[in-house]
Parts: sequence; structure tokens; C-alpha cells
Amino acid sequence: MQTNHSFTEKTKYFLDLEEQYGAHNYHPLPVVLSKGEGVYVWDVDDNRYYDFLSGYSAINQGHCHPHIVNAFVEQAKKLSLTSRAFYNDLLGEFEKYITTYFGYDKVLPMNTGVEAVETGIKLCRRWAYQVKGISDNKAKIIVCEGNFHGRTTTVISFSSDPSSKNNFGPYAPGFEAIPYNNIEALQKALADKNVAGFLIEPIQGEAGVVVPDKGYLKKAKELCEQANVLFIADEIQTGLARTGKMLACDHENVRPDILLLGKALSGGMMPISAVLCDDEIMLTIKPGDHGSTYGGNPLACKTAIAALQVLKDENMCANADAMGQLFRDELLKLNSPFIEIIRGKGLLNAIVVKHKTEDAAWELCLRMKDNGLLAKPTHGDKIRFAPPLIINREQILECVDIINRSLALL
Ligand code: IF1
Repeated sequence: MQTNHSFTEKTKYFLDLEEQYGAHNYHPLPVVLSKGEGVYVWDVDDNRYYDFLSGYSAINQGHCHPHIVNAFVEQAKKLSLTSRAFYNDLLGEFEKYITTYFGYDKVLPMNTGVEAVETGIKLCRRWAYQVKGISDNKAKIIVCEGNFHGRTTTVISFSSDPSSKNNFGPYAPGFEAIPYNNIEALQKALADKNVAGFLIEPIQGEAGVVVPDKGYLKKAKELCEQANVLFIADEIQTGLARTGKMLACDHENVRPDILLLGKALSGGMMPISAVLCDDEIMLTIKPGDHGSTYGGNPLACKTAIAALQVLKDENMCANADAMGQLFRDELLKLNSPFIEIIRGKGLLNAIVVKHKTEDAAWELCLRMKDNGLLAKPTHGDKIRFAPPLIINREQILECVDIINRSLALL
């Protein structure tokens, strides 16, 4: 692996700052970014790169999308935060816009994705006790092995990833993990009358873009309905046109009982998340039962409306679907001995790298960086490829060529 001395002075300066003064909770690729526009980012030495991570799918609309930036800047100069102690002239507009957009009675606005997950868990438990009639403190939520739903102590309690979970105990009770993409395991778990919800990623992102079998989501939703259990879809990474439909659940016409959104809900401007569900669930939370300082702030509301609008105005679902198919087809044509698996949906894709050396995926990412494309390994041998959804055919073909030339260097 490269050490700091092989970088320009400018790059080295910034790497050293973070080494010295920042927590070491990440191991970033050694590139220092200072500008972003559309599918591109530039480093401090003015080298241009294709961004194939898109801020972990928070920048679906492309870096610094002008319509979203303008909405953000205009509102930032006017009124950014009121707290929920008072009303403001944007929260209601946003609530009407997003509930109409996705077809739910109500929305509870939060900030980060994991706050939406935590809020979904609290709503599910409230519904369990006040509507389903489960005994107090007995509600169980089924989750899937290989999940990633965020990093709070409750959420890592049901993680199966040692690095996210180990030495952060004691863990929160009330969760049971079953194998992903396994209908029989779900059927068995739903026999427990204390089960209140099933929390699932329609495609597992961090696990390396694991796409379940066709029909799995639909069958799982049916089983949950039969068992009077809430189907909670974590679309924080898969939602907002990333997989070629507005929601990944749309590929199987599944309507989640609780829908969790985040990341690209702001187009990468600021943390914005949202929980959508119908009145039977949402109205179990009464004034004072839940909230957050910034949840539903006017700046977030204005920004989110713009971020959602451009997804539709610029047909990003259709483009993600077409460009994703092109990307997978062209990668397949490379017929590389170092690519074991290519998988994904829309523009959420990943490869599994097959190579004798342990850190081949990392080395490949370093080579792609040198050739003008930024991507990052996940869980060792997988590399996620998730560019902004505005990428065009010519750019996809250029990126496949970059990947091909980088593979040759392995
Ligand atoms: C990290 C990747 C991981 C998410 C899903 C909730 C959240 C996330 C499906 C929480 C967040 C981010 C977090 C970031 C790496 C990245 C990630 F898959 F997107 F690449 F970890 F799996 N549900 N995913 O993917 O949202 O609180 O972060 O806003 O923590 O390293 P958040």
C-alpha cells in the first residue's frame, strides 16, 4: 500500500492533518477532494475523477446540482431553523409534497439515515403495543443477517458485522436475525406472536450489493400481512431512483408499511431523512413522544423538495436503469479473470474481485484512482460502483475502459 511520501505536497498536507487531528474511524482512499460537479470531483491538485461512490448514494442527482444548490442557498439566507416548538412555512409544504410523492398518509422528518431507522423501530414498537396488542416490552423485530442500517448502539445490536458491533455492548434486546433472501426462515420467525416488524434492505448495500431472488420481497410482504407484522423497508441507500425505480420495492410492486428514506433526499447538501407510513402507525406517536432539534427544519424541507423534484424532472429512474444495464453488460464483455461476480440493479452495482493477493480490491481502487475513477472496496473483496444517476452512455463507456485498464495492472 502507498505511504504518504508518494503524494504531492498539497495532498500530503491534508492527509497529515487528518492523521494528526481526526479520529481514525475510516481508512479513506488517499485522494483529497476540493470540488464536485455532476459526475465529477476534482482533487487539490486539480486532477479530475469520476465519482463512483456518490457519497454512499447520497449524491444521486450529481454533485452540486444547480437546482438543489439554488433552493438551499435561497432558503439558507431566509430561515434555516425554527425548531418544532413553532410552525414554519415550509414543513407543511414538504410534508404534503413527500407524502403525495410516495403515497402515504404522513411523514416524520429526521436528519440522518440511522435516525430514520431508529424512528421506524420506535413507531413499530408503539404500533405493536397500542394497535396489535403485544404485551409491553415484548415486541420483536426481525432483521436480516448481513444487514447495515447505521451505527447507533441499538442498530449495531442487530448487526452481523463484527467491526460495527464488537466491543460496543451491552446490546439492545428485541431483535432476531434470519438469513437474507430466505422465505422459509422468515415464515418460521413470523410464527412468534410477539413479532411486530420485519426490517429489511430491498438490496443489501454494505454486504456488497446483494440482490435477493425475484419474488422474495413480494412473498415476504405477503407473509408479513398474513402475520399482521409491519414490513419496514430501509430504502436509505436503494431508494430515490438508485436501482432504476423510485424505490427498490417498486421492482416487485411492494408497498412498505413503514418507508425509510435518507441520503439522496437532500442530493448531498445536508443530512435529511424521513419516515413515511399511514395514520394507524404514525398516530401512535403523540406530541412530545419523539423529535429532534433539526428534524423538519425549513432549510431541509426546501432542499428535499428540490432534490425530489429533479429526480422526476430529469428522468433519473429511467437513466439509472438503462445506464446500469449498459455498465453491467460492458463489464461482462471485459471477461476479466479478476472479476468473479458482477451484480446489481440500476446504478447500484458491485464486483467481487478474484485475485491471489489479499488486498487486490484495494490495489484495484488505487489503480482506478490513478486512472481517474474513484470507488472503494466494501468488506474486503467487493467494490461497489454507484455513480450519480445523471451519468450518460459516453461516460459509462469511458469508465468501463478505465476499469479495464486498471484491471490489467493487477
Ligand atoms: C458508514 C453504504 C454503509 C445505509 C442503510 C441506513 C444507513 C446507511 C441501508 C444509515 C448508511 C453509509 C454509512 C457509512 C457507509 C455507508 C454504507 F452501504 F452506504 F456504503 F455503511 F453500509 N441504512 N450507509 O446504507 O444512514 O446514518 O449514515 O445517514 O457508516 O460508514 P446514516
